[in-house]
Amino acid sequence: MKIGIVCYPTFGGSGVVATELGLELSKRGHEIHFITYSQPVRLELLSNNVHFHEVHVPEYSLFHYQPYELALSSKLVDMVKLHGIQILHVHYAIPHAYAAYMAQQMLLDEGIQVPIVTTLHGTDITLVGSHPFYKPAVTFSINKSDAVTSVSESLKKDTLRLFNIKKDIEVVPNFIDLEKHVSSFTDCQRAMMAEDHERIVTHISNMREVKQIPDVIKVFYNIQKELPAKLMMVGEGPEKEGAELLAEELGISDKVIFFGNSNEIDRILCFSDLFLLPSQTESFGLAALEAMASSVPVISTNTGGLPEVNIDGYSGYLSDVNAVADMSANAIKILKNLETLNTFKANAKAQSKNFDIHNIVPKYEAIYEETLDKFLVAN
Ligand code: GMT
Repeated sequence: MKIGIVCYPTFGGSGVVATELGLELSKRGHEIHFITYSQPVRLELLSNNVHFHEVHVPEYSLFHYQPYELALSSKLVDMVKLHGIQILHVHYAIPHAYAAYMAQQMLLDEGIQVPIVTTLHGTDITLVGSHPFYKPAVTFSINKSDAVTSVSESLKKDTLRLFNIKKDIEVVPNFIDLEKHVSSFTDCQRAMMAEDHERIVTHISNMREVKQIPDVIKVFYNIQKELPAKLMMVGEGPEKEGAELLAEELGISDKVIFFGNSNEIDRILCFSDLFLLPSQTESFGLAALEAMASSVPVISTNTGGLPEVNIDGYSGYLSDVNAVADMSANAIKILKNLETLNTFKANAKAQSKNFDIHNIVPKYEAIYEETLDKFLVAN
């Protein structure tokens, strides 16, 4: 199949999922065309069947806002015609589903039929999409998609609660390539980060408000009072500076390492003992799954799709949002005793296997085939 994938090319989970999906589909013989405004960060190698087409938005001083949707839909039209793309898979409804629908209509006008699969990722529904300023356009473009998927049961429920959706939503959970997360302790260079007797606690995110970054620092503050530990803070975002200041105020700056954005997530997770994800909401929590795949147990909140990923008392623990004392106690429970830590590490790995890329990607292939069949009959 020739598949066009539209996504955000940044470090956010939706872009990562879209990229990993495209790469796996290409290994399975499909021709993949990524169409976005810059090369996705996890897309390192282009090949015969992995292509990247950049969307340019020419600056024009009259425009207060440059019209990305317009440029994207025009690019989609051109790429579908040039490469014979058979199906468009758009990740994140805003504005991708909307732009894809426009492209579909322009193509239909020329007798070319291309169905659209829209995958909802979370904030396109829970935080941004349901805002009254966007809601009519988001509702319209979800309803006009030929197939709609969501990354968790929880996100499906939220979508049905917040929007008037007439389409079936199929849950296809996010996935992980377990082969990429085979931790080999000797490769990790753990010694560069901490002493042997110190536990390594890690947080990875784009450090926006929704991630509750101050809680990461506060939980770690409580951990390091009980046992020797270091905190690895990975990612960039508006809450990072506040976190640096809070660490300083609490007198733990020497124990907190800020990495910025990293393409070496596997290496960082390889030497981590515990992952903190105290988010206010999380449709799935791909970062938690990546941690678990590297045998790192997870202390998270119990909101959104997190309970579908992290199993309380098994792969880690779940707490209410902002329940810092509870999260700290759970973290210490896991970290204090090596035997307990090793049990949780093994459980985390075992739980991650439920999201094996080889079991999930065929679900998308089946959706493409079914959607193509239905769409071509209907048109
Ligand atoms: O969480 C973020 O800040 C990034 C965001 C995105 O849109 O890329 O992540 C969302 O999609 C991920 C992939 O499906 C999910 O794992 C995240 O849970 C979800 N984030 C939220 O719901 C806050």
